[in-house]
Amino acid sequence: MNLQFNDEEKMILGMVRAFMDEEVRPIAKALDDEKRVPIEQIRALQEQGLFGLLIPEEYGGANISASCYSAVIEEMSKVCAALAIVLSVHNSVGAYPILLFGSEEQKKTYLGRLAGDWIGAFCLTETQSGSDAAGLRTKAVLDGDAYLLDGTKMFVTNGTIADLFLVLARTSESPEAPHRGVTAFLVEKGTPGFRVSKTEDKMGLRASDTAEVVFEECRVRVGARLGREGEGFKVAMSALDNGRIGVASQALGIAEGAFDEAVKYARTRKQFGKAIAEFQAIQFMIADMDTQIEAARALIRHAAHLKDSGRPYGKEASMAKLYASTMSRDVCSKALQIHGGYGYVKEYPVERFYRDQRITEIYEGTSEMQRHVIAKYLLSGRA
Ligand code: COS
Repeated sequence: MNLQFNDEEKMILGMVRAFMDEEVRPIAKALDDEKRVPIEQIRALQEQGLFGLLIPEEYGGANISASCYSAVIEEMSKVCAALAIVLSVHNSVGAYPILLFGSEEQKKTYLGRLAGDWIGAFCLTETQSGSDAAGLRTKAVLDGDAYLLDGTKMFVTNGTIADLFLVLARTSESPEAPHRGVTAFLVEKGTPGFRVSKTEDKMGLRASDTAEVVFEECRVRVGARLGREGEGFKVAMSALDNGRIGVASQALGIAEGAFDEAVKYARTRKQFGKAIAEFQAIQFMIADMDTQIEAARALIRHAAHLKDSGRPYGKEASMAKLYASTMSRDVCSKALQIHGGYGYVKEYPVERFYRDQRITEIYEGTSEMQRHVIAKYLLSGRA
């Protein structure tokens, strides 16, 4: 599977694999139990350049292919999906939109920092607007040389640890086409009027922070607007196209982590005088799981390949996310089933994989929204 990667990419993948094995695997359970963000490990990954994966070299990044990026998220998620999402959100919906829509000044100012020791976050969702992203109510009103932002964003991954927030806000009411009144802004941590108001207690990914953030007359200079006024929805949608490759890769990695545990368990667990791996009931489950994993990987690599070739990939990213996240639920469930009662207790990692997988069907667009996107491409003749 490594064949399509160049030497530098192979080196990055090898480094990620070793890091996850040596530095994260031994503490993954404790991080989850204690709901602890692995900040030391995040800093170590930053030092190794992992936070600049999609950033061009001229801004200090590694500029690896989307295929290799996907493989990095996959490798990380096999061990700790919570740490993987910190990196995925930072790279794909934090930094990447600046590359697509940023002015030269914004790129120079922020991409170098994001490839260094800054962490990025993405603020789209609000209490009343999730799937209906264009329904957001956070306001940005022009006031001299700045915009005043007012509103609350929720479910912000990296909310408590991020240095830079990509924020979508409404600059004009346009009842006919609400998405045309949305504008994107870059807000630095510490800007007066910006604060984190709470963090969520989640079912899974407990070692990644998910926060609610509030903007109260938060003054953001005009130069911190990302793209043109009214272009924010496009910024968000193209960020999510990219993000969906990341989430699909995360779902894939979680499934592989659960699968590896299931195979290991099936080989050693004895019932009726022999290893349960010798029973056809278990063998069929294992065969199905591996087939599903390979199918998901092919869809993800296809979407990534399109992106690497500079071709449209939104539909394929949605397909990859839809299939990989659904597949991951099924594979994690079978892995738990193979473990029997031991799968239901926290002693074995499969219980964590099962919980962590669930959000991949929800965030960065629910499975229902992925189907909507896929159908829209097909029916509009754009496919
Ligand atoms: N890239 C760039 N622009 C895009 C785009 C994409 N992938 N998808 C849509 N757009 C643009 C369209 O070109 C259109 O712009 P114009 O009116 O200027 O032509 C605009 O966005 C609206 O597009 P469309 O009519 O296709 O949007 P819909 O309202 O039918 O669908 C969905 C919007 C549902 C797809 C969108 O709201 C969505 O993805 N929702 C899920 C949001 C989400 O993932 N939430 C989780 C938050 S992150 S944890």
